[in-house]
Amino acid sequence: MLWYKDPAKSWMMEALPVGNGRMGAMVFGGTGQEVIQFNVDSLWTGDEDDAGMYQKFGEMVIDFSGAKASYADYRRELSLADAVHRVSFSQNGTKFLRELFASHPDGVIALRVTADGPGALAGSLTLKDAHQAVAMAKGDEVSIAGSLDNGLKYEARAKVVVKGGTLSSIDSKLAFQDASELIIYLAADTNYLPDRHSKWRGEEPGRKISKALDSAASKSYEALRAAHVADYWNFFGRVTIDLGSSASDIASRPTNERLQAATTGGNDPELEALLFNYARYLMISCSRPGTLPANLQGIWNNLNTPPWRCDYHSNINVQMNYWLAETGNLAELHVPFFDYVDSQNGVYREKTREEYGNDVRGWTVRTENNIFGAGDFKWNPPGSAWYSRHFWEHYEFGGDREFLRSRAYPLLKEICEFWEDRLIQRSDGTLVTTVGWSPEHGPEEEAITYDMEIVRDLFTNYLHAADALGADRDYRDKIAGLRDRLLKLKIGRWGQLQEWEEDKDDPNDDHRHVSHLYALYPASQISPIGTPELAKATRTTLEARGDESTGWSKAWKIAFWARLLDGDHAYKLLRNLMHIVEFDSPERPYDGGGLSANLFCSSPPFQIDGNFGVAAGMIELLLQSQNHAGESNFGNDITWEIHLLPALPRAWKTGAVTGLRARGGFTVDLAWKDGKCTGAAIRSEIGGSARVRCGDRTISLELKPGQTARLDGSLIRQRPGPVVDLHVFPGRGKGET
Ligand code: FUC
Repeated sequence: MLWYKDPAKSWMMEALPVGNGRMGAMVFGGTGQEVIQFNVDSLWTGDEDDAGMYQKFGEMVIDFSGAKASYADYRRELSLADAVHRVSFSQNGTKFLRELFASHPDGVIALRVTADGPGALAGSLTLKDAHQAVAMAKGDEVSIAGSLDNGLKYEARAKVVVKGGTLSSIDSKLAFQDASELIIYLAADTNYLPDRHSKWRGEEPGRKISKALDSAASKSYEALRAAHVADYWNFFGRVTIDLGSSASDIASRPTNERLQAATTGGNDPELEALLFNYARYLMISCSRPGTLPANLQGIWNNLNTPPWRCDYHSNINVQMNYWLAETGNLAELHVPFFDYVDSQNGVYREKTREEYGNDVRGWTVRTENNIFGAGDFKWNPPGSAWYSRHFWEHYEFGGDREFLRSRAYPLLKEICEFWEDRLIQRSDGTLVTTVGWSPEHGPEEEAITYDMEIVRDLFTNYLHAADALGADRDYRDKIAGLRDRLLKLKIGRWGQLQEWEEDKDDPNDDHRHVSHLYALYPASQISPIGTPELAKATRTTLEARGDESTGWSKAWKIAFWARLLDGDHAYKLLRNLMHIVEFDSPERPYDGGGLSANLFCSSPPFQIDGNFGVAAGMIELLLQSQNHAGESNFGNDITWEIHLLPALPRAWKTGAVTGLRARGGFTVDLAWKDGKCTGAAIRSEIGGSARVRCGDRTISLELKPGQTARLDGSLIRQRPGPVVDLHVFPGRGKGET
């Protein structure tokens, strides 16, 4: 739970987010006036040629009489257990309670306001539009409606149900009097459709809103909330984490005070666990099947000219948003990203041909991207290949062969074709990438390491996909041949991994992007186990770059250090990030990344990639699954190595985690004590084999679908020899061994 003793004043630093995937809101919790600033994921200016911007939608403002009266016992909280925001306080002896949640099943934001004195609620409610439409109140509803310059229509409506009092509509407001309870439903939408053939327009927003309001109002408030909690818990309940207990005098403080204490060096493992769980909460709140994917701020934005358009940045940010999805057991929430990519690529193909020539197959993206296929800023040639890694990972973790066959494989193949047409052959036969840019850093030239690594990764993922499906043998062999000729990674004069083909890295460079370590994470071309010399070079690079940077950069570095199996350095970065950021303007956008009181990760300013990236990095400390064994064979899947507690920080002495996912379709529970694994349960969702590593011991595992293997940590650690038997206990459920 996040909780505070005062209402929020700052949107970015203090207000608390709720969301149902499509709609998001930031809640302030003022006593005399409640402001609920809301968004809809598709409210974008721009079109196929103009990158436009993600827009603020509006605000629902409720004025309560007695606004200026003093209050006591104030508490504002966001419970991650049920995704409900609550505000409570007392005024003149009357207790007030507000409960707010964003329901995915019913498509509304619902707010219940209660007072324990009869007739204590009086005031008015209105909607404020961020694009100058005037609110109109009629009956029990108030609405705003309009269209943006690009013709996109939008509408929002709030419906109010009053108990024990009266409601009347006056111009732009609904006035309530003598009430003991208010229930307010807010619905908002646009007529955006993620389909180019329909010119990006679909059903009128008003019709969608009516459906949502009718559905919500036809249920009791309790039933509406119960449906919301059940839906939310289906995702949130899959994972639990225990990183140790905090001292009770710390754990009992409000969240901002805890963060303040952590900033000055206090230990608070429960706050670390809260930050982890908050990322899962945010993902569930801003990315649901059928919605647009999480943008730079998820879904939450209170400006019409937000930083970096609040867009889909293809050179790290949108990808980082989804690093948590597979390992954190939220795979369905990855789907909006796949749907987005598939909906945009018709435009991308045309723009790519305009940029790179008519004979180039496939497509790629620019750095800044909107929801109509348009981009801005520089082209990011390997952007599409990086996107395709996400499709492949969805298969790696979940084993959905139909997804692989119909969606991941065709994409991987098409992007391979793009690079087949774009690679340059040197006189000795070596293949290099055409002019590119190591984001956002250094010269533009051939054979940039970032480009080379991503193309290698693409070819490898394609090969594994073709092997898993037993498809396209000739093309598979062709890509294998191209991959063999790609320029190899280079270690430079001061032992660093070279960012460019020429050995010109500056050991004093502390740039936030460390894109040439893509091979270490999210890819697995470099690892201390598989490629120790390259791993050493990445360590040298990371040490030179230092820890200080933006929020998202620190998050990435946590994952890098986890992959280097150095949990203590990763933890140092986590603690570095867990400091309170004191200002809310983008004055120093490239330094000092931290958290605001509402635990939003701030570069500064707020960027949600850091929240998701931190959680993904924390998982890499506890569980990794990679392929160190080499290649797959045609007709076969890869055998993954599941690494238990690969980089446990010493600070997380004793703890447990349940429900994490490993490649190959496994779900893993783990416990440890005094830094040592005390046991693990590995469940195969789809049946298959894996190697399991704990320390320097490995064992092989072969499970049927639904079977769980329980490993006793002491057995893994005490038996001699590189391979030990799996100790199998009877399972808990049917079919479990
Ligand atoms: C890239 C980064 C910036 C920022 C922006 C959204 O341009 O270099 O730090 O995160 O994306």
